[in-house]
Amino acid sequence: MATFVDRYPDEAKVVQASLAVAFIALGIGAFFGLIQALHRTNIIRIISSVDYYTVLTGHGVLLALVFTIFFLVGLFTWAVTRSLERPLPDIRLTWAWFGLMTTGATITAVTILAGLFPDIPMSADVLYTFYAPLQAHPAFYIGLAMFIIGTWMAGADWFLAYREWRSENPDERIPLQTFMVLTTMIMWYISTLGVAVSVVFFLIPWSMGLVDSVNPLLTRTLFWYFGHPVVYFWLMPAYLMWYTVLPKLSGGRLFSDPLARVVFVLFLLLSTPVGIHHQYLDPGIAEGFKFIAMTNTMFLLLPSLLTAFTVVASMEHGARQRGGEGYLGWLGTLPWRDPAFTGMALAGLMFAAGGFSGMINAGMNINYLIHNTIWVPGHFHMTVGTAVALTMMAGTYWLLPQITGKKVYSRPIGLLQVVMWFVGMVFMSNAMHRGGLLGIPRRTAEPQYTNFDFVTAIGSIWEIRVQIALGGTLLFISVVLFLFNVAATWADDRSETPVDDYLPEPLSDASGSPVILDNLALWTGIAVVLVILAYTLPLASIIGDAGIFGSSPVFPASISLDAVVNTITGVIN
Ligand code: HAS
Ligand code: CU1
Repeated sequence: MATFVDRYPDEAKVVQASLAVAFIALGIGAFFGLIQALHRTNIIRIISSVDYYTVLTGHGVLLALVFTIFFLVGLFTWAVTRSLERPLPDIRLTWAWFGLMTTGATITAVTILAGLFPDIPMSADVLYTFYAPLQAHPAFYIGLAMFIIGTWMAGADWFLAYREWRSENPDERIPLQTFMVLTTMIMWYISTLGVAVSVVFFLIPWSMGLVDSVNPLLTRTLFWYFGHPVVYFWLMPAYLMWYTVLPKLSGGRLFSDPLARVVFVLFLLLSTPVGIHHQYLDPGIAEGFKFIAMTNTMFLLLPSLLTAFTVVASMEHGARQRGGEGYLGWLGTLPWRDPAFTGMALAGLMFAAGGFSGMINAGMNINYLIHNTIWVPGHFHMTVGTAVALTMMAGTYWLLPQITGKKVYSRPIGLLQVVMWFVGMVFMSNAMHRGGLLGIPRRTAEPQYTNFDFVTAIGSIWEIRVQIALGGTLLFISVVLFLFNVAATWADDRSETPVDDYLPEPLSDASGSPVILDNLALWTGIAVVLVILAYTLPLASIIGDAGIFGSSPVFPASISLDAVVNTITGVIN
């Protein structure tokens, strides 16, 4: 069978372009990460602490939004085309969404970077969570809106391809990779509505001076309505590779196609009605709504626990095909010299730890201990920063040959690079989690308070800082090696031998799974109902308390000293 690039040359170009933008963002974002890690730990300071927030915003937006999502659209374009075995309906539409996303991302990036140049009257140091009361230049939000509309068009492109395929194959099961793409996109449509409303109706008019004020709690809640599902939008491309590529790399087959479908349906249903778990500490949202979000979050652990089971079972099956034996002895027969395999396996391993720190975040009472501390960046560098980013880098060693017809320039550099990422992240995220338990705050250039020392039970603050700086440096070197390897592969000539792109059928295939799993309309309907149940009352009460534009007389709150004194004396007497 011919290589992907020969069968679908037009689609291969779009995938290549998407990955190229993703990797440019990765390079700049990683450099900002290095500056921050060294600055925060007070080891090397090359920027002022005021500029730290611009650099932090650039780091978050370029890595968590631009790198991940451009990689996603490239991967999904590849997955839909190859699994439906047909080109996309109209390549002009495909280039149109790519163009819109790239223009939007560029405008947003320029607005952020302008903050480093005092002569340019533009800035956007609002962090990647961009809710009020922090305010950015309107161009920041406009770029983001264009970027998101671009992703909607990409989804439409894949749905149109599916519709064409369906009209010719009325009775067939949706191919697994396309099923994963479509369920992920429905989840994305539902959840991006929140951020679209926030950006279009509140943040853009407010930043342009068309309205005087906004209700910060409302923009926060709309942000987190989108802000939790977005983490699964990052994760699903990694899962797509763990389910469909990793078993093959291990030498075996996916354990169960039906279980994989159940997992993606569960993510569609449960990803959105949980966003309030980022707001346990927000006054203004009643405890009961927080409790509902917590319960839903605990149910949402299920699809990832099922994934751990299915993916590890597939790896074990592969290892046993290669002659592996014993309870754990089979681990040794896995292809550890293959950077694509090792990167994904290490990413999965770290996700097991990141998932546990997520469970701790999700508990309402324990969250009070870690919220707004550096524990949270520890958590998300294991999840998006490793489960997702490392899988994407490792996946590139598999994907790039498919879309270019070229061999990876150096597998040893690839292997070194993925292992270095894992080791760097062990240092950094472990130290961040420990620092968070001591109360070291996140999102600040100056975590050390004057005349106050954090007390450690084991180790020291100095040692925690050195681990963070060392980890951050290893991560940066790993990205440099990755980008070098990718650029060298791209620049190489095509190899004579065709690229192996065969993905084997699962052990238990789609014929064994209930047909209802493919009923996308049903799952969309239930997902919408769950969102309505989880969000109508909290939103109504937030708007009731402070108005749509935050014009309630209750804010800003002021406390009279007399009232406090009277209350205290009342209690004492
Ligand atoms: Fe989270 C905060 C709860 C998953 C990302 N999370 C964040 C933030 C980010 C983020 C970016 O409830 C910070 C936002 C900000 O800036 O304020 N998170 C969870 C829970 C999960 C979870 C319950 N998070 C993720 C994923 C992310 C991500 C995935 C990105 C991709 N998170 C929270 C909460 C907060 C939060 C609170 C708010 C904290 C606060 O107070 O601010 C769960 O989905 C996790 C489930 C995962 C598992 C692990 C399963 C293990 C698997 C590995 C299999 C192994 C393999 C390899 C394949 C149960 C699947 C085997 C290898 C061999 C060698 C055998
Ligand atoms: Cu979340």
